[in-house]
Amino acid sequence: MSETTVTDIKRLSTQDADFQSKLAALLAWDSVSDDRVQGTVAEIIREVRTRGDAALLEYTTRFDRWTPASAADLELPRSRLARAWASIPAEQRQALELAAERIRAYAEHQKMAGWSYREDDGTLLGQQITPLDRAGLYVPGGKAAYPSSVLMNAVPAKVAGVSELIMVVPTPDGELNELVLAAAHVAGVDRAFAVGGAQAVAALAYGTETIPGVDKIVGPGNIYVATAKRAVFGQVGIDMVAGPSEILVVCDGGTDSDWIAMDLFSQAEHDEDAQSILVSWDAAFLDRVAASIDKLLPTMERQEIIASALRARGALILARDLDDAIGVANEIAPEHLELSIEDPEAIVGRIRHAGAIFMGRYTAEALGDYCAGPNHVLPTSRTARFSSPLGVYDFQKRSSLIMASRAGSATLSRTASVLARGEGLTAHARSAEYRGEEET
Ligand code: HSO
Ligand code: ZN
Repeated sequence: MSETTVTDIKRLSTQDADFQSKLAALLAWDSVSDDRVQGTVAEIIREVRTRGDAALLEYTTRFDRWTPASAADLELPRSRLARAWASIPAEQRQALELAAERIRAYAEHQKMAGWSYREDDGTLLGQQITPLDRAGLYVPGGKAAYPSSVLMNAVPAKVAGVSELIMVVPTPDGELNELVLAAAHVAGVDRAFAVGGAQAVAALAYGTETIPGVDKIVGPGNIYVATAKRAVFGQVGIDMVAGPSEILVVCDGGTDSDWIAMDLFSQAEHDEDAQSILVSWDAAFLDRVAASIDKLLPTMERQEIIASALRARGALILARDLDDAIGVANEIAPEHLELSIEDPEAIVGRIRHAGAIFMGRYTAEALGDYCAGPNHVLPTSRTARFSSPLGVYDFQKRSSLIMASRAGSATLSRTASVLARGEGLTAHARSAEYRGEEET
């Protein structure tokens, strides 16, 4: 077993004179893709948009190294998803089913409902909610092909009432991931296609002869996929452009240091750019966690990835006290925040920015990643300051409702007319006034 030690994980203290700049350097993450990637992606989009299936087939040959006999062969029929479902071990089927059920139950609570109210003069105002007609779900291939992410993206879409949910998944060397297809089956994906990369995003955005265009594209992907999503935004909606995964653990020192070390590992093992940070006001506890890290790391299957992530972007931060730690948490605005403390309920209200908050010593982030119920698609790279977890509301939209009564129209037309004339828009003014005059 190779001896990788991470004793050199950064140690910071909020009392350091240069703490703010050290923290800023630790959090810095540049998600902007370079000109070369942008150029390549722009060309792929142009080709798929103008040449449709023909371009899609060429790119599949070039990037995924297999050649479908025809574009129709790109589709993975429902029977293929059902076959994948039947082929996996019963234990995995049960786990996927239970996870899907729990994600669905949670999502049901999120469903936005319409509302309306009537004013005294009879005018009705309200909001009507409708689901998107079609959504596209991008599922990455390779090392980030997570069946759990299929559930997390697909289930809220179906709960929202999206009529057609279309999944695309790259198929490197023609190889399919049975667990991903099984998850698609249990989550209720309507159609699936074996295409990936920027070409799949372009196909979903503009439609080809074979792949239907959608209204919104969700799901994670590599830099080409992320750049393509950014590029087609406007033509279609997108969920977010996710950065590397992060965890911030706030611990009072009363949790087993092995548990906390493993929680830090659980994000670090996602990739070398992942970020794992621990904040505590118990200096001896930080030392114990550092020792646990060194003890446990050699036992980890992904120890190289974990070690790289912890070295590059990990940190153990000494705070003054709980208040100070809360301040750090709000500043970091982490994707995942574990409050591994005695009474999390007493202070959770003071957390203002976090994608998901895991409360108490028994709530490992991993539970939320798979099956607790809340979504694991969360705002990364400090975007929890202004955005929220993926949910049913990402697949619903709102229409405003206005129904003026005859009397209400007369009243409103006076205000509208004054403002319209102030803006020099006479047609607006007169259009409102016509109705108002009818009343008199
Ligand atoms: N922690 C990841 C989600 C995930 N974990 C998938 C395991 N599989 C981002 O929230
Ligand atoms: Zn995870």
